[in-house]
Amino acid sequence: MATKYYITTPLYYVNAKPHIGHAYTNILCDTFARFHRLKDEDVFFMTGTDEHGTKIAKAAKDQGMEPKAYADQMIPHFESLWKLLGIQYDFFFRTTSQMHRGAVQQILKDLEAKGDIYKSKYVGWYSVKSETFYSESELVDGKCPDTGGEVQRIEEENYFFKMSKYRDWLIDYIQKTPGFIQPDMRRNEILGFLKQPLEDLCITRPRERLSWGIPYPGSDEYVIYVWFDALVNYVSGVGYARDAEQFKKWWPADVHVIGKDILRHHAVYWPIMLKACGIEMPKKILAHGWWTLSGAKVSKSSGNVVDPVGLSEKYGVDAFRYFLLNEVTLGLDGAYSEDLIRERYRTDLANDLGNLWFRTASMIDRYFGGKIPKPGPDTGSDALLSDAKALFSPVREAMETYNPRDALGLIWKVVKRANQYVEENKPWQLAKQESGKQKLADVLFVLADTLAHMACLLQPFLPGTAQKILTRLQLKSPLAAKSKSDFEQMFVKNDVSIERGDALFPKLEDEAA
Ligand code: ME8
Repeated sequence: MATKYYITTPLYYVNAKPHIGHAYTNILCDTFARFHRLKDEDVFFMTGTDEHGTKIAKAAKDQGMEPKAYADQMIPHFESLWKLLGIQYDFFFRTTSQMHRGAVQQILKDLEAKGDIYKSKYVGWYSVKSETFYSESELVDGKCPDTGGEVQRIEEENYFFKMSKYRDWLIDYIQKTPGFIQPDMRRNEILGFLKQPLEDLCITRPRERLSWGIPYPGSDEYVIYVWFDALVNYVSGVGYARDAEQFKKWWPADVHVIGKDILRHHAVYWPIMLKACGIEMPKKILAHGWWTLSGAKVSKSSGNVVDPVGLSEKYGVDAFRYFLLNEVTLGLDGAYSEDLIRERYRTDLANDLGNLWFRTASMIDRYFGGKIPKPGPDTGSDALLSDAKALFSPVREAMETYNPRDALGLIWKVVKRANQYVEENKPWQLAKQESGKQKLADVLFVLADTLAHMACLLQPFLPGTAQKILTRLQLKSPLAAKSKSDFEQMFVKNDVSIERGDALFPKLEDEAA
């Protein structure tokens, strides 16, 4: 039976259109999902939207709409962006779906039966921006510590979940499970947070103040707190309390990819909710950093959004994907600027990869009538091709440890090396001498096969470009190399006619002479 791989994104609030930050998370997940599909694993990739709570109720009200109707008309913005960016998800989850409501209510009933829920007065502060409760001591200058936004003082009867009871268990679990929270700095942040006493979680809102939520089971007076509802998606999306067989197949999730802004919800609330219900832990919580603009987090509520649609249309989806995946090490923040995208486009993409394709295909056209030449017996031990073939294990290792930037760095070393190889071997001079004919054939065969190997590795990152290279070389696409020895085979075949095609990364319109 094929190994399964279940990967999730956060569920995004529908109060505004998605921006570069949301695009980043989904591009990361899509890259990992594609990588695992190419390994022939059974992949389930889930993304979706978070549609309840004060923030959405308010956004709908501002538009003079009912919350559900408001959410419905926001969905196409997400779906169309994911389509544009080539995000191949398997399921789009909405927290307003009927199947989800059942799972959330079931979890609450289970917790009640376990004695982990009680009713009490809540006194504290609530931030609508982050939809999170804070104690007085957590506020920073009287504002929300996570978003800097306004907080409201709340004093009301509510239901509580006994999180405090599980604090010691969680500390122990995190300490004993390396890699549960990645990167380490985020793991340390959570362990630091858990040094303080852990407060119980207020999990309801009185209906008279907020009616837009999942009803609390057996009560007309309360709706469930939006985060408690939303986190449950990760199990309800794969059949919890609905389809035992599906749930058994996919759970535990292999990775929940999130931004560092929602680390506490995922690394404290969620594991404790699961533990209390007797459900297995997800294998990993992977928190990436923030894209910033002029030093501030790109955020819809700050209004400094960077539009992924415009950038993808201007530079191409693959260039946008490449920029996001390559610019920062996963986990760290990245300062966004369009100049940086342009720089990457001109150098890595157009000059290195695009040029390598163009010169190789042009020379095969010119010297061999567009057919891949027959290599001599020594081609198999060629140093460039050996470097290319040696990438299988390190690229795999980088991807399995969630370091897409390292994987791209390794691939680009060989792409650059291949361009040097052209300079060193000077095919144009070989073509002038009769004695250079075989060497010329060898060099062009090696370049074509190196490109095929690079395209094979690049499929998860730059799906469109990789597919172009593979189909132009008359190879099948997708091209899966399941093992090291598969990858060490020659991919291209001599005598096959290739198609040079247009430039992979054409000169930018505003730079064309
Ligand atoms: O928090 N840089 O939804 P949300 C990088 N509904 N990533 C960013 C980013 C930035 N500047 N801004 C946003 C919620 N993101 C909840 C989640 S999950 C059960 C519920 C990405 O719409 C990043 O993944 O505010 C971050 O965690 C997420 O969007 C927050 O999306």
